[in-house]
Amino acid sequence: TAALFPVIERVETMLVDLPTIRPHKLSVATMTGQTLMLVKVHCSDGTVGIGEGTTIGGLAYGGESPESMKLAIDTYFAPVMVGEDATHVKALMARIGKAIKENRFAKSAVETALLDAHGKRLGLPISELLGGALRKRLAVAWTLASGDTAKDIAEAEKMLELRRHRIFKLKIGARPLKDDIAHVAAIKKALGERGAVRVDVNMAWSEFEAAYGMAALADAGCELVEQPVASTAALGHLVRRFPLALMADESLTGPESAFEIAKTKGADVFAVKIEQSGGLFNAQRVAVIADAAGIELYGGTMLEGGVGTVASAHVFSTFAKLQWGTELFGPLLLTEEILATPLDYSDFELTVPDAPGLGIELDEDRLKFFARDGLRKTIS
Ligand code: MUC
Ligand code: MG
Repeated sequence: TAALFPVIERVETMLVDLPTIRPHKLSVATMTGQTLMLVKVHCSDGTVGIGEGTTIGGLAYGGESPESMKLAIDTYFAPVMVGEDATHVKALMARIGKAIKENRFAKSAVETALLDAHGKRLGLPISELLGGALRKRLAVAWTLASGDTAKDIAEAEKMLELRRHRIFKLKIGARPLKDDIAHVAAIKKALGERGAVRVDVNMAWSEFEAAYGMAALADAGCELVEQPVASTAALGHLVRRFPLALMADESLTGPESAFEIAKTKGADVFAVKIEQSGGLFNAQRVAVIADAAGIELYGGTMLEGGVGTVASAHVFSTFAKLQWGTELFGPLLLTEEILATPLDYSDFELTVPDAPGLGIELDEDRLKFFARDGLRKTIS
């Protein structure tokens, strides 16, 4: 007998390797490419939802790699999903959560695909499924991470001229502290009031280095420092001692960690990421905890391609507050467009799509070409 509701018939995954427009240098890795782990959820009513998982530098950033996400979904998620009701996304995610501990990035990819399919089914954008958008456009920061001060200044000038970005996040922490401070000061001096300067240390500093560094960064005109140290306790010691905002990123691994930091207001700002939070609903829960604690909000990225970026945009559009804007520039760091219609980045902002589901369509030919072991390999 036919089920009363559409069910999940098949879960498909693929890895897509895309080059970056230039080497992207972080304290944890230098990226020359990005791997997108794409998941498609095929449902019995003909709807297909897409999701995406990414990380930074293989296993350099965290416990999941694109390959591990694919393996986890193929081997462990898919059997839990196939045959289940595709229309009750939270219920299915709870079922998945019972069978699968951790794997937050893979869960985010799968939840994105389920919401994309359900939105298409209902004719509603994902932001509507999440309670509705409070804003249709999101400010987007650009990351300067070429590793060279002059190149970074030229890149920032180009972004200002294009009216694409006027908030700049500098990746520091790989070089001696004094060199990093000089780098930040030179860029802020060149940009003046035309561009905001923030830094991300990706946990590279000790608490002592961070105390020295934050004072110097504030003097240089830097307005925010992201995760200077690994320890959440150390973040709590550093917060509000210097005249610049302190933002938590790696310390945030979902609602429970958010609550621990919020208890002592151990950060000024949260960088909310759908993958780190363990999905779109959990990202909303992290934001609600921040808001209730008087912690400000920023929409973060795991350098996702078009799919993960749009999923994040839908979520961030529903936050009650978004004081620090977003960094949803991932697709712009890649040489290849994988969407049939590129996203609208204009006037320093990204437009949140309003078509059903994610509101995007993949360029399937290009995906086939760049898929791991795909056409490009055959030709070269
Ligand atoms: C991170 O740590 O925030 C965000 C922008 C970027 O360049 O890297 C990411 C990851
Ligand atoms: Mg960060």
